[in-house]
Amino acid sequence: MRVDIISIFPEYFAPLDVSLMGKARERGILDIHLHQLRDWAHDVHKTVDDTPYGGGPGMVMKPEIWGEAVDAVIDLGRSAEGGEPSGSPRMVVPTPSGRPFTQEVALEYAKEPWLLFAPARYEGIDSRVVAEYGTRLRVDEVSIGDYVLAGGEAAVLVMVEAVGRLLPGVLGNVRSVADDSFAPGAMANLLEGPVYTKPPVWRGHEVPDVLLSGHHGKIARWRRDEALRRTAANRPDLLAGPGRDALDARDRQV
Ligand code: 6GU
Repeated sequence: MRVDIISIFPEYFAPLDVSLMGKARERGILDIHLHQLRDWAHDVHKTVDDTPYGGGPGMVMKPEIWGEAVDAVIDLGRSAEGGEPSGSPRMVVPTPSGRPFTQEVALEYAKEPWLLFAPARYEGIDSRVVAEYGTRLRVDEVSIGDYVLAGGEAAVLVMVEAVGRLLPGVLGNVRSVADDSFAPGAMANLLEGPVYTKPPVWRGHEVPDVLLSGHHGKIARWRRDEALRRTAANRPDLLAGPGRDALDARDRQV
């Protein structure tokens, strides 16, 4: 997958060199290209923002700079060595006003050959940029949660990691994706339960006996019950919605 990120803080993305994402990049599974938005600024001060029409606090990012940057980055991607990817990227604009970024969206993005992230600072990007590219590309405005960040960069880090770990060959154990909290399947809508490793007793706390029993059926049932309990305690909303249909007769007693 090719990922382009245009930002006034490309150095913000240094963590993508580390750990799982770093390995995925080394192996060529994730091909990340960072771009400094100010490279497309017009004046000596490299200005990228201006005051908002209609008044109000803060500054708005200028449409011309973003337009030239996005056009250039798309051209770069299309002429990249290997000819891949061809076509157009899926453009992702992080904003607290966007639709929620969920595991479902991460799975959707993981199927794309090319993503282009446009994180903003200040009060956001002039809205005509999304309008313009919406006529040429698939453009999503997405939010990673109900809180406000100082800029979209941290949201891009979150999304690249959520998508990157889903790419084939990135996780050693493919089953760990299937068992994720929020993954579709038998455990859909349930949070993952508690996990344990050696020693069997630590500071007086014992590992639950069932996990040492070797009885796979009982272990699976116990894990599901714990997942249900944790979901009821931490995210009752997940059990109230349509996901309730996925619960079996034993689940309803937990
Ligand atoms: Cl995507 N951007 C910003 N600036 N704040 C956010 C967000 C995104 N998602 C939640 N809060």
